[in-house]
Amino acid sequence: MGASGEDVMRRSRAIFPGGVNSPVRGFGGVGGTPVVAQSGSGPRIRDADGKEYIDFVLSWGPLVLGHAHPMVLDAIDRAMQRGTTFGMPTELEVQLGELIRARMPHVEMLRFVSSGTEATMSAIRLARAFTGRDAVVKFDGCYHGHADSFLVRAGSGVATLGLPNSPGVPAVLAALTLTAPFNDLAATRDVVRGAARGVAAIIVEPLVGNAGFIAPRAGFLAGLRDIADETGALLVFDEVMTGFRVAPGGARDRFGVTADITTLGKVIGGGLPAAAYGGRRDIMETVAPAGPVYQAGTLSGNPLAMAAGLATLTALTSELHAIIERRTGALVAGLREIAARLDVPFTADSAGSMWGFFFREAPVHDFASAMESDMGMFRRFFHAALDRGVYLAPSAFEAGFMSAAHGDAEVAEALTRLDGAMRSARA
Ligand code: KE4
Repeated sequence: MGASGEDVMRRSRAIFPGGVNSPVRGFGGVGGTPVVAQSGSGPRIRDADGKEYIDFVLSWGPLVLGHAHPMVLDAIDRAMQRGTTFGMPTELEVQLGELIRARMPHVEMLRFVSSGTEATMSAIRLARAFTGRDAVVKFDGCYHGHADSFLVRAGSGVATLGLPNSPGVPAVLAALTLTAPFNDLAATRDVVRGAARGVAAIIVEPLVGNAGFIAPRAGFLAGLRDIADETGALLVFDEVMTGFRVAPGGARDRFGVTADITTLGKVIGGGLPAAAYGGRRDIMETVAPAGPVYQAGTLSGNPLAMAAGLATLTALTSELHAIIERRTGALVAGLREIAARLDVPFTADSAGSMWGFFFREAPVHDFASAMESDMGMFRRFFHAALDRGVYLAPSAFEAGFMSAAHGDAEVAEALTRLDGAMRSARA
């Protein structure tokens, strides 16, 4: 057994800002001390003090097969024996690219990068170059990584910590990021049409996972497609989180709307650093060295990450996706039943292997309504769940995830534990 969680966090606070390497891990939204991970296996994690949890965060989405899946570990090991990185073309990156395109045919051409932030940052640069316009439109509460242009009314950690759109972003740049409420087509149309020199891109999480879980209303995404077509803006679906989770082929598969550029991450790296941006060939062919839009990366297409992503997506067949989706629906239905029985104001929803909830009577359709949910109840519920061995996202402005490793037994066990947690938190 290594150092205790308390000892690790004491040392972490001395060397990392806030004791963490990413703000959402810091429990800022729920209080208390972060759980220090020691190991993970299937649906469970074990902390530095030996306590086990059923894990519904799964590293914020990548682990759709669960922790340490044998097929993924084996693929990484086989790739590792041949070397860890080359900075050269490899067949592995081609195989993963071809598999992504087979599942998402609208991604006609793509570029691998190493993080979701790199993918979305590059997508916006590409849209600005392709359209010759500077303004971009994003939605309140959506989070697209930490590139300057996105830290405007953003979700995830920015919302969790109530940061004022992050200092350090030049006002002249922030002014080029326009925002509208998610699910509000009229407001979006006004913002896009009102942009003096036109909008380069409308970027959206087609299903929001960074303001809590917020599904698009019927017609919203199709409406964004129409607005983009009417105004010459490009439509960018940020599928870093929803890709291969809300449906086997992502948002287009689930909602039938095609973006011009799609960004991916998390699942496609199978737990290792990999992300991508891609879409229409005429747009992607303007990316260097084919075209003038520059973007580069030392470890882009890293063979270990490619191997892990390839093993993950290969295992994630439509049949397996349907099984995970069914169990995710059972978890959410069980939570609704518990809340109703305990007379707790509660709304929950799921899509594929993503899910989420708010302590609020009425459904949540945008960031403003998400902000109206009972944060005190969320905090009490989070800690009561943690005490009972269930690891939920330590923020009301995040989504939950499921994996192939979460069987019916884990769902039933989690619901038993969460029943007690909600009873305790209600009091
Ligand atoms: P990364 O740079 O963290 O790989 O991806 C940024 C990103 C882009 N787009 C969407 C829709 C995302 O959800 C993310 C990252 N998600 C957060 C969780 N909400 C990652 C966790 C973290 O920030 O530590």
